[in-house]
Amino acid sequence: MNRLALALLAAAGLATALPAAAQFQKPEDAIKYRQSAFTVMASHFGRVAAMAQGKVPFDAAAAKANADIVATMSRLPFAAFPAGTDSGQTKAKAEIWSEPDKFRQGATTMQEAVGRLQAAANAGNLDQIKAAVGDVGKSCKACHDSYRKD
Ligand code: ASC
Repeated sequence: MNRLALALLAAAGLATALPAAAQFQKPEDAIKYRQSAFTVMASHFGRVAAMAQGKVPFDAAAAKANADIVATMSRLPFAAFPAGTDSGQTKAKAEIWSEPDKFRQGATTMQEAVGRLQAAANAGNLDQIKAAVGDVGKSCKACHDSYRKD
C-alpha cells in the first residue's frame, strides 16, 4: 500500500472515531437532526403499525420496505444527544444526560424490538409483525414517558 492510501485510511479512521458531537456545528443542528430521524422513523413505523392493526390491508412488500426504513432510522438519533443540547427547541428532559446508561438501554431495547420487526417483515409473517409492532410501540412509549416533556 502506498503512502497516500495509508494517509487516507488514517484520516478516515480518525473521522469515524471523532465524537458524535463534533459532527454537529451548533446545538440546534443536533436537535433538528434527532427530531428529523424520529419523525421519519415514526412515519414509517406508523405504516407498518396500521397493517398490524388491520387499518390498512397487509402488503408484505410494503411492510418490508417500511420496516427496513424504521430499522435504519432507529440507529441514527442517539448520536445526536451531545451535552449542551438540552435546551432550545427540544422536549428532551435533563434525565437523558443525568442517567445516560438508562437512556442508552432504552434505545437498545427499542432497536432490538425494531430488529424483530424487520425480521418478521422480511419473513412476511403478519403474526410476528403484530407482536413486534406491539413491542416497538411499548419501547417508544417507555422512553417518551421518562425522557420527553409533554
Ligand atoms: C408511534 C409513534 C410513537 C409511538 C408511541 C407508542 O406510532 O409515532 O411515538 O408509536 O405512540 O406509544
